[in-house]
Amino acid sequence: MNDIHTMNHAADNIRILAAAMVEKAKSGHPGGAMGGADFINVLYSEFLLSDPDRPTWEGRDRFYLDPGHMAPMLYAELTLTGRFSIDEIMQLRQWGSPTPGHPEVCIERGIENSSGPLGQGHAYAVGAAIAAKFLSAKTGNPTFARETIYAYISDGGIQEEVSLGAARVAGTLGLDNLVMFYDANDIQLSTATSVVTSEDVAARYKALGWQVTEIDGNDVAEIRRALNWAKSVEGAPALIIGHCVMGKGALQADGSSYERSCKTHGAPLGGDAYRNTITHLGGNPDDAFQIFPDVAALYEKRLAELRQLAAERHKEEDAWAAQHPETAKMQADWFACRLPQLPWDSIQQKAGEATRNASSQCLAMLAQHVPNMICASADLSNSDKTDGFLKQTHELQRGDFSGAFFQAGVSELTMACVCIGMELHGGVISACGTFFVFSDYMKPALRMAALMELPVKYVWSHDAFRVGEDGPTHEPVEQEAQIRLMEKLHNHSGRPSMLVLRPADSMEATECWRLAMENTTSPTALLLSRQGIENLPAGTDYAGTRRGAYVVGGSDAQPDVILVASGSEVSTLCAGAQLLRKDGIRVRVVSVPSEGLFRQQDAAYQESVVPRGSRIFGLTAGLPVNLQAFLVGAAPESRIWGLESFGFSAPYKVLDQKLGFTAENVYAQVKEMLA
Ligand SMILES: Cc1ncc(C[n+]2csc(CCOP(=O)(O)OP(=O)(O)O)c2C)c(N)n1
Ligand SMILES: [Mg+2]
Repeated sequence: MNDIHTMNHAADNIRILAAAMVEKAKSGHPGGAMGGADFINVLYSEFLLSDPDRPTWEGRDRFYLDPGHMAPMLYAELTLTGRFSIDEIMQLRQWGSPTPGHPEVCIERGIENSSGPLGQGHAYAVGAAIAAKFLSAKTGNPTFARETIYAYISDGGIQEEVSLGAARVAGTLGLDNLVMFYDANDIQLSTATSVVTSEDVAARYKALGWQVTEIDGNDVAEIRRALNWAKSVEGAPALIIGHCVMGKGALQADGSSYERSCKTHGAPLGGDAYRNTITHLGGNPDDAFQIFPDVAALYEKRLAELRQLAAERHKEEDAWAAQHPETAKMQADWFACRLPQLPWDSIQQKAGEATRNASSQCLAMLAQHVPNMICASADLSNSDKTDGFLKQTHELQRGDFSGAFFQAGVSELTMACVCIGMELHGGVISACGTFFVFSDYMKPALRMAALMELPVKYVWSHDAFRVGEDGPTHEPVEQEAQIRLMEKLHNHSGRPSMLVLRPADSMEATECWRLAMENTTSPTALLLSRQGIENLPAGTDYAGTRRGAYVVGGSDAQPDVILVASGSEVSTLCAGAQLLRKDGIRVRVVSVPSEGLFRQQDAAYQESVVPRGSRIFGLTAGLPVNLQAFLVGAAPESRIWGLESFGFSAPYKVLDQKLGFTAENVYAQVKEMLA
């Protein structure tokens, strides 16, 4: 066991480095980092198991930071473990540095998740804990049962509503591989926590099925004891409430205590306060970026221990792999995002189906052929039709993770965060379903999945006002425009941050699911109809789907007008085209499952589908802006018919009539346009 003096010295070293980084950057958050230093030091020097020579080792323990503003704490710790250099942490918050203001996922450097939006980070840990249990059940590889998933949460994360959902899921599923540390320092950004909450947090977590202990979060011996206890808990997740001191060890310019002050939350200590603090902690204010020799030795020793511990685990893994070569190969494929050959052509799509049902057929095939896929639904599986997947498997349950369906309950944001966590863990493909209108509840997580380039699949049914009788609360209008903005936003790899697909019929739905599965570098959204849709005309080559937009079968050469839409509006256009043809008008119909994808095609292809100067008529059940880009370079009389108000409660066929989504209106609009 490491001696307490060295351990406290190491924690002070972390405090010094954190304060120094923020001071040098002239911005950042020293207070929380200084308070959490003792916990993170004990965790990394005595508990968290990784392989120093193989950072991406599948069986490593994982640490998910929720309060990303405590980045300096994590960077300081990872400097002690050798994943960052002093030079790099001196570049905190600077252009091009690996030490951005809030941590960004980089497994190689030991950063398991991007964090910043409070609450989400610890919810990812719940997903990762599920992934570990699932992989253990699916592979039998003993390594996954030995993993511990650690989460670090602060007052802000506890206050965020997602913490309720995450805790409910973890408690219900009995995730005893999950250990969470709550840095309860009674201080937040602008107030003491007592101003905004009087909650008994321990009681909440106990009520949700967790085991809870409370400790002095700055006491090495208590932290150590609590971590040992937490790891021994069976059948439930463990919460350690650590009462920490904000700005632990900080002094003001006049030498008085600077602890427990909101002012240290988000600003450099500054001037003499900084100098006094560093001196008080045993550092040199003129040369603060140092690792103390005894601390370096502590982490040298840990490095050697880790090498040995990891080697033992690898030996166990190798023995398992030798006995189960097929499963071991499969596991390697899963972590490398390699899919097996999938029998897409075997999927029998019925004509005239709703695309949510078509999606269900695809999910049924995937459930049978993609053993590392977990599908979730926020209590709508029989409506969003993710039950196609569920029917081929069973639900994940406390003590039994051999199924592959995650019943998330009515908590869309929690579900979306848990899916992120599964993807971050690695080895698992995640999909989740709900009504499209409730994607609004998921947006904060979509953004993070997009930023982290995680290929979560979103299955959003009831894609337009044709939800009908349920009325305007349930009818998405602006959602498609919102989500398609993510196709315009590029990720740091230079690609669209999300792929958004809205299939025009059941056959196109299969192609969209195929694209979703092939996409391993960004999230994919599938926007699916509630109502049945007439199939596209005979002769349609659905291979065009992968180009984002394509000319559907039966279109006329040298068209007088090009009709453009996505989803079920394409079939309305096809019906309108029939009426127009009776008047001798030559019509081309273009299906645009993804404009984002279409814009990635070469100019010649784009020109071949919608030649410049064409007369365009677009039809969208969302805001007209969905198709506005097709008016650029088009003939001036071109127009778009969309929906510019909330929907209404009525049978959907009545709504189609009232809102102008009929073949007759397409005919009337185009005639007027061509006149
Ligand atoms: C979703 C979200 N809302 C608001 C913020 C801005 N913010 C950053 S830290 C913070 C307060 C955090 O208090 P606490 O978690 O107790 O951290 P401490 O002050 O103890 O470091 C706030 C409001 C955020 N990062 N995420
Ligand atoms: Mg706090």
